[in-house]
This record gives sequence, C-alpha cells and structure tokens, in this order.
Amino acid sequence: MSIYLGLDSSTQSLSALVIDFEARKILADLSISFGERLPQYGCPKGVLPHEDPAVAHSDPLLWLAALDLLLAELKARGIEPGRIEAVAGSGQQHGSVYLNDRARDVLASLKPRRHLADQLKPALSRSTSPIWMDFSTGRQCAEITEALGGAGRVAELTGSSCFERFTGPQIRKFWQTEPARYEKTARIHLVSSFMASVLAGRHAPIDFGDGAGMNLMDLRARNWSAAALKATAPGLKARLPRLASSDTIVGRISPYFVHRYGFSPRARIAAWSGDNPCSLIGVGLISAGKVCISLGTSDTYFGFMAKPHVSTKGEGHVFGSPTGDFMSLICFLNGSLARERVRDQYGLSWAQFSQVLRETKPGNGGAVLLPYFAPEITPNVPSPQVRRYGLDASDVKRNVRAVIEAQMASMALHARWMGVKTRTVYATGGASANREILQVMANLHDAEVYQFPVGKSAALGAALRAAHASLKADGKARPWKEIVAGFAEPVAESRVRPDPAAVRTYRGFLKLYEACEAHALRGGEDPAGARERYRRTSG
Ligand code: ADP
Ligand code: XUL
Repeated sequence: MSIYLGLDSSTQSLSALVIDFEARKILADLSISFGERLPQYGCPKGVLPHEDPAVAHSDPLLWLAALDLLLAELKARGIEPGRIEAVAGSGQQHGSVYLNDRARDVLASLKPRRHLADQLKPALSRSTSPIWMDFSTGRQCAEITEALGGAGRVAELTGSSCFERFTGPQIRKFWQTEPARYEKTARIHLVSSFMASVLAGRHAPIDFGDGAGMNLMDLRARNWSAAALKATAPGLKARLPRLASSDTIVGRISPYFVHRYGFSPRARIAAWSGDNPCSLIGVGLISAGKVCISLGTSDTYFGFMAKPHVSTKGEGHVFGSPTGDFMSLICFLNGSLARERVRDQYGLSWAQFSQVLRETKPGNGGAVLLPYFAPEITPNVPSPQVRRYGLDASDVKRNVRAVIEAQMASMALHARWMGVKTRTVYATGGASANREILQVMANLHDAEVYQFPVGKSAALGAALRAAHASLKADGKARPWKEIVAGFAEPVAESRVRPDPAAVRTYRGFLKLYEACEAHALRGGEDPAGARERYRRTSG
C-alpha cells in the first residue's frame, strides 16, 4: 500500500489529492468551495465582511466544516480511507487560530457522531482568524520594527521585515485590542498547525516552513526568537506550539476520523506546512536554478534557496523549505484580482483577453498601468491606487496588455534581491492556462516558461510530503529527487520560448516601469522623460 492524502486549506476552498505513490498516480482530486458549499458561514470568498477594508478575517469553524464535507465526499468517490498510510497538509500562510485551555481535552476526545465545527467552537478564545489578506496592523509592524532595531534587522532575524499579514503583528494587535481574550488564549496555531492538530487529536507543532511567516522565528537557529517574542506580546512563548521540521510525524490519526470515515487507526498525521512551502515540493523545486510563478487569486514568485539571503527592503520573504533548506517568496496581492478587474471593466471573455494580447505589441508603445486595485503587498501600497501613464482608460487593448506587462515587470524588478538569473520558470495557478499571458512572462523574464499538469501544486506537495515523512518514519527514507519524480514535472511540450526582439524591448520597458513606480509611490521624478527615452529606443 502506498496511498497518501494531501490536503490544502486555502483561502477559498479546501482541496484534497490522493496519490498512489509507487504507481505515480493521482487517484482522487476534489475540492470544497467555501462560498458555494458552506454559504451559512458568510464567507463567500473565504473572508468575513468587515466595515474596515484593511481587516480580513475568516471563520476557523468554516475550515472544519469543509473538512467534514470533504472526507465524506472522498468516501463517496470510492476512495477507501482505510488504505491511506499518512496525511499531510498545506495551509494558507500567516493566518492564526486562538484556542483556550479546553482545547487540549476537546481535541483528545472528539465524538465521531458530532461535527468538528460544533465540537471545537467552545475551544476558541477568539471566534475569528486574521488571514493573509489583512492589512490592519501597520502600527504594530512599526512598533515591532522599532523594538528590534529596524526593518533590516527584523529581516535578517526572521527572514522578512515586518508585514501586516504576518502572525506576530496580528498577535500584537489582538493583545493590544482584546487583552482579556488574549489572556484566555492558551494556544495560538497557524492554519496549518491547527488543521494538523484536529486530525491528530492533539496540539501539533508548527513547521519551519510556515513558522518563518510569523516574524517570530529565528530563521537560522530555527527556534522562537526571544527578542521577537518580547517585541510582540507578553507571555507569548507559552502560547505557541513547538517548532519542528516539516517531516515530523505528529502522531496517529484521531479516532474521530477512524470511526466516522473509516481511516486506519495506524494512519499517520505528518506536520502541515504553508501552502507556498508545499507548492515548492508540488512543482519539484528541490534544488536551485528554476523559479515558479503561481498566477492564482494573488500571484506568487518563489524558488528554492540553499542559504538564506533575505530582502532588507521589504520586497519578499525567506521561509523554510520542506527539504530542510530555504525558499524565497514574493507575494503580489493584485494577481487574478487585477486581471479580472481589467477584463470585466471592458466586458471581455478570457478568450477575447488573449486575443488582445496576440494583437498588441510588447512594450505597449510606452503605456504603463500601475494596477493596485486592492492594497498591494509588493511593492507596499497600503491603499488602492490605479495609475496610468501615457494610457487612456478608454483604450481597451492597451489596458489589457498594460495590466499583464505591469505584473510581469513588477515581478522581474522586485525579484532582483534574490540575485539569481532565472532561465526556467514553471507557471501554475488558474491563469497559467493562458498561453498569451505566459508569452509576456517569458519575454519579460527572458526565460523559458513551462505549464504544469497538476493544478493543485500545494495539495500535491502535501501528499508527497506525507509519503516522504511516513517512509522516513518506517526507516525507508527516500531522497527528494525520488519523491517528486514522475509527479512534480512540467509538461515538456508546453514550453513557451522568449522572443529575442521582445526581450530587447523589455529591457528599456523595465526602466520605464521602474520610473513610473518610483513616481507614484516614492515621489520620484515625473516619468515623462523616461517614456520619451523608451519610445525613442524601442523604435
Ligand atoms: P486560487 O488562488 O484561489 O487557488 P486559482 O489558481 O484557482 O486561484 O486561479 C483562479 C483564477 O484563475 C480565476 O480567478 C481566474 O481569474 C483565473 N483564470 C482562469 N482561467 C483563466 C484564463 N484563461 N486566463 C486568465 N486567467 C484565468
Ligand atoms: C504568502 C501569502 C499567500 C498565502 C495564501 O506570504 O501571504 O501566498 O500563503 O496563499
């Protein structure tokens, strides 16, 4: 038997991939969309409505309701849960769940006849969970940064300078605004360690991958940083789970899942990690030289890193990789969100959007759009701001090209701190189906781009991590190369090659884009001159 389950608790859905590891086959692939299947939780896109647009919380009970639904459905699809050897998972990063001192007993004695959500409800000390889309902790970020000696120091210590969505600033805000509830909080989990805890029926550790997304972990020493804890909230260490490597086995599956869904009592629960560390495995990035660009609700740009090399200017993060190494990541909030806004503004279908990209020229005649339809993470833009340079809002074609060129240019500029020349890009996420978008990507990054056969890279990475951890626990550890082989590989025929003429055009365009960004965000000089220079050189 070599059947493993990978779960992915993401912003808008909970997904599962079941793999037959030895046969290199995906046996089941399913998802529960929160908005469609669990509308009673009032989180149509995975987020609770709030009068302050900077606040983004979700309902942790929604994730549990989805887990019950998903496992029931897995069984209905003909998968025998009793054959699953081990389960691992991936969680949206940074989000946190606050539990009181009843949680330990509740987790240890889950009743198979009752839903998870009903049982865990009395164990919450805070009914909602701030998630990665929250921008409301600017003040706390400033306070922590000052206490730790500046943004560069925080980045050197924790892998990232302070970011609003990171767990430490979120915890500080909770302590400051709801001290009584903070006092009643016995354990603060990440989404990943919370879900693992429920599956294992005991408090699970936080892995080094996801732990690095908190501004609390010493990235190199891999322990909770005393200085960061002190700068965040009092009594925090006692409230955090322990840190552990990603291949830790948390324990056997809780009897709840054995009795309710027919899992084997011997099934192992491996530590969960963040969705990005899991995706790193899910696309097979186990050594340096290639990067992955995921075009999802938000866009991410990430790659394997052997030695931690951080951005001290707040342009990205270094997390732990499940292989025990490191990974770099840059998150762009305005991903599909911005592409859809432009598409919808002009009433286009995706096919028409692609057609426009085919018909228009690289460099867009020097027209530039800064597409911060929502607050942007990279570069830091705290409130929405859409700017057009040499571009009329009524020009459908130029706006379509401009949004894609802006996104790809922004990635190229803000990935420079990683100091690597990328020759190969793996593209994943919903919009990676669009080959015209991938052509702009190839040209702007001067790299070959490949599509991936499995859309769910985070869930696949989780399933492969389950296999890796469980084999290791049996004394049959396999090298990562063998773990990912045959699963996490790009489609060879999908290659999109850079066009040399477009690559040349984009060298100048990048300078122009950089000037527009500096003008809009940092009071830089008017980019009219830069646009003129670009137009002259691009012919
Ligand atoms: P998530 O981050 O929620 O997992 P996905 O990776 O599933 O998101 O991507 C979903 C998004 O993909 C949709 O919101 C849509 O904007 C985008 N998408 C789907 N098809 C296309 C296409 N042909 N061209 C561009 N974008 C697309
Ligand atoms: C990464 C980030 C997002 C979330 C949700 O830093 O905020 O990618 O992990 O997917």
